Amino acid sequence: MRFHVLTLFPQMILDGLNTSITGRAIQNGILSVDAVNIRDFAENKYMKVDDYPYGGGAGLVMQPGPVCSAYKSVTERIGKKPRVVYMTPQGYPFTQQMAQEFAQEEDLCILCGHYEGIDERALEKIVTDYVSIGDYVLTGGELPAMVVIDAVSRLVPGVLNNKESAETESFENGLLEYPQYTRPVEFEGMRVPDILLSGHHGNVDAWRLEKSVERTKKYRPDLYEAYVKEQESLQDKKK
Ligand code: 6GU
Repeated sequence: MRFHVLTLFPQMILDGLNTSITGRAIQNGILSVDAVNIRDFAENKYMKVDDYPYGGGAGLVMQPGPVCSAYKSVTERIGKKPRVVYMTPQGYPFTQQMAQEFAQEEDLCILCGHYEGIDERALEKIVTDYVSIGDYVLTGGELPAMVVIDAVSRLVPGVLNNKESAETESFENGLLEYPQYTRPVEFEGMRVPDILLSGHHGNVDAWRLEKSVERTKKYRPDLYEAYVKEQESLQDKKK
């Protein structure tokens, strides 16, 4: 899969992703990340790509020309028009389901804004998906773009090895992950729960489900409610 990131800070994207699991996948040729510097498409000799907002107000707005030219450089190079995900706190909340959907694409373009955002006309022309990573404000779209690329990449076949894939289960049943333990069996007076040492897989699975439900109820009452409803409707179908 190929990611094309339109940004004013390409080094941030490249430094962030050329490490760890995504870095290994890039080395192996399973992923590629090209970071296109929007400033390279500035339309003046000062390389300025932003200006004051019409109607007044604080901050600067990124101009439409350089953003659209940067996108055009991608479409002309790859010979098609990929989906364009705009990272913005005004977008749909990013979910595992969206990550699954994006992972089906061969090419994905991600647009990062800065300052007070991007001129609406550029967005109307090129953006297909508006995505936020949560209810807080960041200085720019680069960290959110890396979040999306990381979540999508681990779903691309070959990016995770078998050991790492085991961890994929987590969110899949709609519950938070259960607690994990490894050696030693006793650490500073704290023991690993006996049930995990019992070798009884049925009991281990039941214990893990119980802990998952307990955690989900405490930390994510919204997910817990959905889980309970789902269980009830499964029960109804049995009757
Ligand atoms: Cl996608 N961008 C910015 N600048 N801030 C955010 C965000 C995105 N998602 C949450 N906060």
